[in-house]
Amino acid sequence: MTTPAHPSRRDLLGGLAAGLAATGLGRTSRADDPPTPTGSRPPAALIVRESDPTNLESPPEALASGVTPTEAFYVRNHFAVPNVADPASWMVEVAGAVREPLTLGLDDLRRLPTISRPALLECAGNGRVFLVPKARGLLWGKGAVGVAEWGGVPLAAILDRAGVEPGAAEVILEGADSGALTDPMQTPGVIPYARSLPLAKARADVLLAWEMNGRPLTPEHGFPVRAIVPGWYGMASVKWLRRVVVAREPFRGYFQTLEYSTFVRRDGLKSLQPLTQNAVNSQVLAPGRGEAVAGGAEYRVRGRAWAGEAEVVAVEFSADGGRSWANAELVGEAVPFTWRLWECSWHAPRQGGECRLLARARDDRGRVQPLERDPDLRSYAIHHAIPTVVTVRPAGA
Ligand SMILES: Nc1nc2c(c(=O)[nH]1)N[C@H]1C(S)=C(S)[C@@H](COP(=O)(O)O)O[C@H]1N2
Ligand SMILES: [Mo]
Repeated sequence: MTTPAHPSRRDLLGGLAAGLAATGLGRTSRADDPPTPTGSRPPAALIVRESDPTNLESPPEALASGVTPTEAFYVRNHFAVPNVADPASWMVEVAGAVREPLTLGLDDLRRLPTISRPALLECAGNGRVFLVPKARGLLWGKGAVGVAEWGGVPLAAILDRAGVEPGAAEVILEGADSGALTDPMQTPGVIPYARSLPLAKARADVLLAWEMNGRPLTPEHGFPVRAIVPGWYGMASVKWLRRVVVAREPFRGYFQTLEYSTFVRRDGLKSLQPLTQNAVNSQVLAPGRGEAVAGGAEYRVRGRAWAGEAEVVAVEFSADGGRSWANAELVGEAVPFTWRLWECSWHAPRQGGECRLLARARDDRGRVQPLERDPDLRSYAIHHAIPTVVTVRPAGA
């Protein structure tokens, strides 16, 4: 049923098909399972950041490959996972400023022209544990990010069928999950998870997906159908999608005002704006935090970088906390809306000691990762270069 969205998708997925066959969360591998990707061990269980609602982080070893296996993909929930006992009766309602309101079952969606494309999801709070002073909210490490292959139908096809009325500005996506929150502020009673997109973005890249890595979505990742908004922070990719509301006015829901918003300067004043696209970002993956490496040896430093709707064009690496920089090599080809792996040779100093490893990426829009944290970003979009401190053992010791 699937058509490649981009030719170099194959490079990204090369050798990883077996990993994609992996199924649901927390499953242990059996003897008859296909081998796991390119020589890597099966990823360890996800790291529990919160158990009610379920919030799970990918372990570091799950993140070095092009595509993240489903069972190792981070999970970010604000409310309990809806129990979908009867997917055959699941309906997605298309309402608001449309000529013909629609109610689409899963079979109706499957009859539309389907596509499959890889896309990265990164939680806006990814890396929050590194913020100083300590931030409120879930303290994610580096693993609230992943790349999966998503299969479904372009939202544009559904909007075309419903016929968007002139004057429409946004598309609001609503999930079937709901609840009341008191943190960071009281919600107006029980509310569903909902988020909006400008009409142009909704038409351009967004998928309503029912497949993740070649299998039906798992309950945690939005079964039976979710939105995927490539290039935007994860909060836009609404799971358990129930309603698509075309609106003439900007939506000011909880999850784009009180949460998932940042300060931007407008007319010389700071104004709160919903968080949208991913910032340019990179991480050092190997050596890992706290790892000991041999002094005098040449080390192949590895990492990954991404830039949302833009393309990473360069990554620089520093082993001295940012005093000097070397150009890293980008691995493979760029695939839109995914991360790019990179590598850099590093001669670990013979005398040993602590080294602060940093990476900073640049994208084709000229954005460069900053070295300092911008407080206007509140506790979101943590994309400044964060040092990985490693211990170098003196040569010959
Ligand atoms: N319905 C619904 N959709 C949601 C959320 C949610 O709590 N409810 N969380 C969002 C956030 S903040 C993120 S980062 C992504 C995470 O997707 P994943 O759990 O599949 O990794 O889902 C988004 N979609
Ligand atoms: Mo998120």
